[in-house]
Amino acid sequence: MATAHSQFGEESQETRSEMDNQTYTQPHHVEDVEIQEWFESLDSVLEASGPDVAREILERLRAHATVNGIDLPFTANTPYTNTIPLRLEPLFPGDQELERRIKSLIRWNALAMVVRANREEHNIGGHISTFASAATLYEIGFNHFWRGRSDSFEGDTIYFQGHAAPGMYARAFMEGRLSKEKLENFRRELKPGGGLSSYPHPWLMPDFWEFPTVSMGLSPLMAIYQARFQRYLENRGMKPATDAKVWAFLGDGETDEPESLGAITLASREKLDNLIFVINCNLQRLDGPVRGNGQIIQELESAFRGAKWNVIKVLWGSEWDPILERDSEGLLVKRMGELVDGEYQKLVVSSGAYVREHFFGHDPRLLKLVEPLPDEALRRLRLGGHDPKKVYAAYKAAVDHKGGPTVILARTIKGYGLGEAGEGKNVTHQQKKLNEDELKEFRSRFGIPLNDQDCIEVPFYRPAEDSPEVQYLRARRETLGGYTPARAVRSKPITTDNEELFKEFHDGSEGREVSTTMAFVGMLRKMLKDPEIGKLVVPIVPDEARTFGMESLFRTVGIYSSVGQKYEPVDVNTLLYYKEAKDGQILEEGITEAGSMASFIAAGTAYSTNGINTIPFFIYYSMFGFQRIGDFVWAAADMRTRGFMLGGTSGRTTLSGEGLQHQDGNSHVLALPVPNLRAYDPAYAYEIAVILQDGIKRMYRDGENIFYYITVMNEPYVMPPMPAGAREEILKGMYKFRAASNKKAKLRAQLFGSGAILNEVLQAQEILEQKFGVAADVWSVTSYKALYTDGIEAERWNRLHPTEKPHVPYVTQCVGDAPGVIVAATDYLKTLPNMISKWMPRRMATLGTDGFGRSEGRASLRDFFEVDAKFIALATLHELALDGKIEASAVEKAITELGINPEKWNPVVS
Ligand SMILES: Cc1ncc(C[n+]2csc(CCOP(=O)(O)OP(=O)(O)O)c2C)c(N)n1
Ligand SMILES: [Mg+2]
Repeated sequence: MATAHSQFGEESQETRSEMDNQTYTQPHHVEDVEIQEWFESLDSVLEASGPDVAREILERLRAHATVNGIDLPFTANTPYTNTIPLRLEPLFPGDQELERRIKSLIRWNALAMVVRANREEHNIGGHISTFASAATLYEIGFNHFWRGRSDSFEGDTIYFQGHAAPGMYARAFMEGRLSKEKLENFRRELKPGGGLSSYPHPWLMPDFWEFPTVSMGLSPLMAIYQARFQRYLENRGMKPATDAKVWAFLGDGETDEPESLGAITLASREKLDNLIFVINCNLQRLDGPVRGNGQIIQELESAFRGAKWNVIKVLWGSEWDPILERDSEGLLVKRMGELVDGEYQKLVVSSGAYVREHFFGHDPRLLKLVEPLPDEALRRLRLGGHDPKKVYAAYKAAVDHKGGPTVILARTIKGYGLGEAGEGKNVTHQQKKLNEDELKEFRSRFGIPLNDQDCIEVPFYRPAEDSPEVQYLRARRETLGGYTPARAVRSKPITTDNEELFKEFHDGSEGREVSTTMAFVGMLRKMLKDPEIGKLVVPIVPDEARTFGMESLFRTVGIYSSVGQKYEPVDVNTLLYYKEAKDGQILEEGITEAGSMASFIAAGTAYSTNGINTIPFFIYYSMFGFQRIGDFVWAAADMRTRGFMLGGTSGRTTLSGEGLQHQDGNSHVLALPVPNLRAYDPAYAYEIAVILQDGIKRMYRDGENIFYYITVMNEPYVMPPMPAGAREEILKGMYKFRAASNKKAKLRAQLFGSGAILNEVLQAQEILEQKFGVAADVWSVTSYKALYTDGIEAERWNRLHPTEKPHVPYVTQCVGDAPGVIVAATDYLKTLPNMISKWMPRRMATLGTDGFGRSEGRASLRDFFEVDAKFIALATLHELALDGKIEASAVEKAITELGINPEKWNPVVS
């Protein structure tokens, strides 16, 4: 039958069903003997010619099936069994019994930490079950794989699962790195002598934790970009290529977060064989099963395999091997693949008899396989993630794998070892207390040398320094190059003060109209050429380089690509062609603000991770910054990231045309909560130059743990030269830009402006003077955040030192004695200027851009949001009327004169 698509080799539905009907009229079940024949021939190929030949035969068989009309659906899944079969398992190199004892003690101390903390302070929280399920996954890493950082080797980079923190503390205690007192003060950081933070926080424990991981989904994405950044440093010749790895530990529930899987194709595209994910598949999250009605492991396998990762499933422990071996028909593996996770969870909490009946009892042939085993043995059939040999084999295969990233899907039991206290139960995530019987049971199960009486006190237990356990674990870490986690600043400070570099930008643009973005790009270009810092600069941009006029950098410093440029770019004949290069300096990330931020974090913490002072400049559409990836910014702050975030095309009324989604009047408010972030809204090129120069000095010379947010705009105007003596004041947050010319005028005002709105304020200054006889001083407020922080600091000091000479907030120092009314205009929410109003000598009127943006030109937008020169003039006159300096009727007259419609829309609510 002819079909419309037949010339393209496709069949229509009709053709297919017709063919199906003709050929396969009777339903036909595979006979056991038939399948047995197939298995046998594959086994003999495997034996005779090895796995590569067997793989090729299967692939060709699949192609043959397709050609013959067998519609095999695409599946990236393998059967529900271990990826590494017993015969390919390497020998376990450690002392298994000693390692088991060490692990048991760590289990005990981790549990003790949480139980004790909650006895001491009710509801202080903590997690037992997460580490309980992951202990083997960590211990194999600590004893056999993770290399510490030293002067001679950079070491492995490990993202520990946040809720497993008690386990890492317990190990550090065993290693002699944390005292009993510290453990005692888990979650009590303010106790004398200090305590331990609930989760990994480099801000709080800067010698210990490197990466904050507890906000789920951030660490997998950060780990991918971290691994890529290692390659970037190598390819740019900034560090030697090594076999150091980046490991990230995730919960299976955590993979629900879109960030967790959001960048996995980057990892395979970049062939990051320095990256290993370990997903602890205990099949549970906080409330209950991750996929009660499905199989999270198979779902993850297909996602990762589909993204071309090397996937290693570690599902079944060694006890299953002999049973699997007896299963010549493949019935057991088939049965394993049939159960949904909710059923598996039920099996975990059930008796051996239940397992026999409900799992094996499905088929008499399966029952026969386990006939020799008593019920107790069935209950104790271990899962892969709890079997050191299986975990070791997976890790070994992962570190040896070449050409791409590896994910290990390890099946475990949540709350392993807690028994009645919560093993495998839905409530287990929040279990923090164990009764006496449960404690004794745990103690006995793991052989902790404590009698009944001592046990119920839940003491921390560390064997003597010369015990085999402590000796062994110390020796292992020594062989592996030192302890982990451990954080240190590994880079040397830069030496230059960059005075010469930035000087030219103090002079203004000499009549030329430029935007602050252009001015910034000019500075970036110059920094890139600098002999000391040029190499360290890492420009990061999420597909907006042209928007910001940065395309000239494509050619000069190149776009980083791990494979260079395999094609002739379409614009090769132009001056600014799209040049990709292996040693390219720009990280052109594509459309991912989250990924770009992860690169920013990797580059901004390389001073610690890699001992290299890279200086990231992440420039992006400001509205897609804090608002979209705020939690990454928080993590960056926690990690003591250094660098510059540049919110481009910012300002609610400065970005014309784009409208509601793009016009940013929010980001400076969203920058407020981040304690170590310095936020600036500069108006002129010299302000940016001063801020950048000072920032580089503070972060990279003086080693301060701060980072910067600077908004830059695309409105072109003439950049004036820097007024004498303004430098320090720019950094502090405000300075007088232009004083009133008529200082003797009766009507006076102080006007504040920031960013592009400063120009409106300057126009208002003229209108007020020329039309209304008001003499106004104009201030450029470069940072409301800085003024606010300074103000609350002064206030606090005064409260605590009531008899001493009070500190005066910097804003009060600026305008405390200044005459006249005070008006502030900003392109951001009114709350920004309002934050400092209490330190003003008088009331302050505030104009800002609260509300949704509009697609319009700048003039209309500023009229709509009431932040243009005429509204600034009106606000000033109104303040003068409130002060009794002029009549209200004069204000009304001015409204008409200024052409303002008093009944216009209210931008805040329209
Ligand atoms: C972004 C974010 N949302 C919610 C939480 C709260 N939370 C903490 S642990 C947890 C469940 C974790 O489940 P899973 O990832 O499977 O880890 P497991 O403890 O089972 O290893 C949740 C929801 C969080 N830490 N971060
Ligand atoms: Mg889980």
